[in-house]
Amino acid sequence: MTGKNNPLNDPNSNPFEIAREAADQIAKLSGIPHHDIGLTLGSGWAKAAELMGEKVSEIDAEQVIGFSKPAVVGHGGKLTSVRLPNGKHALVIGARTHFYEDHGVRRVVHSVRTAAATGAKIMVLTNGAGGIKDHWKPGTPVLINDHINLTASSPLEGATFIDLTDLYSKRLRDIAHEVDPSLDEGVYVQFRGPHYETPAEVQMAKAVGGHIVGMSTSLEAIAARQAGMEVLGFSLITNLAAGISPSPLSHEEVLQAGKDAEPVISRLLARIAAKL
Ligand code: 8IG
Repeated sequence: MTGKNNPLNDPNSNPFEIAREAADQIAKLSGIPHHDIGLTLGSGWAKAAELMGEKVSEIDAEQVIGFSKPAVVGHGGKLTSVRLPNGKHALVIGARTHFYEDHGVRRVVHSVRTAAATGAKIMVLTNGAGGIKDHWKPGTPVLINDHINLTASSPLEGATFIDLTDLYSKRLRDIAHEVDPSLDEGVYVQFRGPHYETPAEVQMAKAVGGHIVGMSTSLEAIAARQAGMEVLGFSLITNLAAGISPSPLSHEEVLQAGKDAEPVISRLLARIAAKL
């Protein structure tokens, strides 16, 4: 599906009905009528799906209503159904629409709403991000324990008031810590992007209580909570945030750090998924 005629762009459409329709299409195309877990794979996390269990279906996201073609090389475009060792099914989303693409928030959170409509009660959100704590070396996975949304936007429409206390579920973070007690946690700050921050903006994020800077996840987490899901959030620190390290950021280095860390964090995520 191309951007222009995406039904989510029609302000008179109902994004929840479109998510319902997308879930029905996924059930038909994948042969899996129900999924238990939604999992969005960000930069660096792509290999996790293969380690989590048995791939039972893979479909091109663009075949499904509301989804679009990936905008960034390295961001796949597949919806994969994986059967976990415990018999549960995960819908692995390799097609993220970013807020900076300017297609509107409905398009950003469509995959989360679709996962919820397939039956998923847990949403695992992963991303590649910049680290503010200078002891986080590139390649370090960090659990998200809260966020600061600096996009000035929300997936909620109208007077919809949703509590975001414990948005990044303590229960799920405890499960992750059982698997790896050395996992650190931090507050994720979502900027609009697509430019990286200036060093001054990174200092601002730090001053307001942030530890991780990124361009996704917060809006998705809000939509997941609205849909009644529990959220587990993970950042792979692929670079130190601007000004934290003396060297400038490069997209190539970010991709390389993600590639290098991939086997380690994929194994970690697979072990956690088995306990969800
Ligand atoms: I990968 O340093 C990755 N994504 N905002 N800042 C922001 N997003 C990112 C960064 C970063 N690294």
